[in-house]
Amino acid sequence: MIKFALIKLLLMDDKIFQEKIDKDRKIEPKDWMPEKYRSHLIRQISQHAHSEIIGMQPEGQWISRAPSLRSKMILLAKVQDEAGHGLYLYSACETLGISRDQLISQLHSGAAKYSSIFNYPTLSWADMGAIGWLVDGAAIVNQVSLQRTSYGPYSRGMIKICKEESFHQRQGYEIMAELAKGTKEQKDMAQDALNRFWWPSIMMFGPHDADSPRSGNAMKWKIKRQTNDELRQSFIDKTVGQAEVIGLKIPDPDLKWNEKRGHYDFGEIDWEEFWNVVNGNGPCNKERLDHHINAHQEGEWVREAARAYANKQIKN
Ligand code: FAQ
Repeated sequence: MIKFALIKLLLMDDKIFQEKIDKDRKIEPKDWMPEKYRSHLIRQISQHAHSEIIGMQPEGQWISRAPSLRSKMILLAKVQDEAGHGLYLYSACETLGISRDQLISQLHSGAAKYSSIFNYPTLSWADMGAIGWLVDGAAIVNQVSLQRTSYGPYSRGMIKICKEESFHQRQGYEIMAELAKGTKEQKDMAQDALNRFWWPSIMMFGPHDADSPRSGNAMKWKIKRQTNDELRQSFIDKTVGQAEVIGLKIPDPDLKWNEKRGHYDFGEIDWEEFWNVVNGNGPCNKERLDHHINAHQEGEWVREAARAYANKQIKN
């Protein structure tokens, strides 16, 4: 009897929750939410946070090799912004009842993922341009949509993050534009970076909708407001013209404007490469994770000192 009453109550809660979502009301940390909604958010937000933090590595490697003081300052500021984004996102995730330590240990054990794009190497200065232009460009398309996500703290975090990402996109495009109008070697370097980063950038949006197991619940609960394919298409439509303006060629022979659809058609993505990278076998997966694990271990004394200081403050 009690069991039935409890099930009935839970179903009622579920119904009220979905009605709230359907009315576009935000869900806040202390509101009732289904356990699956909570765990879905912890997975997505934590993976997003890990991406921001691991994403500092490919660009961080070029801070000491930037070609001018101006470009060094800008890159330094950008990488620092990504750290900030990671911190907002970890904080948003902690409001769902999981600790920072648990989140980091999920990253280190491989239980939590981070974006596939950060497992590719950065081989030249032009890669800083390609990352800002394409990777931040793709991230903005995804994150502008996430500003309207149903979970309040995630949505508010996205608003601040998007403001900074649009600056990042422009700094990357500026690097590419400068190289593209430079010497032949510089233009070739920019084209080579575009060739290497184009396909991994469009993979960032995840598998096609038909192969995306998480999309059903994500759309129902308005965690995602647009599907993987819709966002990928929007990114491609925006970016093709930008490449044309600076005289670079997108490395896709099947890329063609489709008058009827009002969108660009594009070639087939190499999903085998995508899943290989997602499953830990990309060119830099091991290097990225090892670097994070080492930095985390080396930072233990800082966390210990911060805890001791906080405890002392509480006692006083
Ligand atoms: N990489 O069913 P779906 C940035 C996984 S931020 C790795 O479609 P979902 C800023 C997915 O987790 C970039 N794994 O999943 C920056 C799932 O596995 P799971 C990060 C991927 O969640 C710039 C499985 O495949 N942005 O770049 C990827 O509905 C420069 C099935 O996929 C975000 O995280 C992938 N690309 O859709 C920083 C945005 N795609 O978890 C530094 C928030 C899919 O079940 C420098 N996240 N998977 O084991 C999202 O919008 C979504 O989570 C998607 C995936 C779209 C990434």
